[in-house]
Amino acid sequence: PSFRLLFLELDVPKADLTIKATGKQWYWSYAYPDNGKFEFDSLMAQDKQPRLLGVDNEMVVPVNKVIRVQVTGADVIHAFAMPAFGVKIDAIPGRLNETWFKATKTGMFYGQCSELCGKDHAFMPIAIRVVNDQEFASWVESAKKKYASGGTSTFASAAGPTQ
Ligand SMILES: [Cu+2]
Repeated sequence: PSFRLLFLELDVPKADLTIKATGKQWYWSYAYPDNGKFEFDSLMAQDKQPRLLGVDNEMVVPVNKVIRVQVTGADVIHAFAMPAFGVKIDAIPGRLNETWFKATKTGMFYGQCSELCGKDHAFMPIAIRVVNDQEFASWVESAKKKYASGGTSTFASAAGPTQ
């Protein structure tokens, strides 16, 4: 019986929104191709709770929408895992994998890299903030400006949590 569910899980429904998540040593970058193509880096924040899960820039998505996540890696293999949504998929350099989720309530949801990827494997969390439609629209407007120059500096992560 599980085959039916496994099949349905891999069958991506018509998406309301696509976000591309790229795993890097040791942080994630999120691109919003449907919302002006801005992209930003999401680095673990040491001054935020929950410990090891908070980031500087969260992936923000609207509630009750089908979010298609394209997942890839930029250097070595990582994996994008978000337990609350039942999502776990490899992030492989040179390959664009696809998964999806639909959050049915607002709030913060956390996941972690799930493929051993080097020194700071444990320190590249995934933080998703689910908001209502208006909040999402206003976040997009500010994000377009804030991230207009593309990804933010990546060097902050090089020193990592051992800094
Ligand atoms: Cu990783």
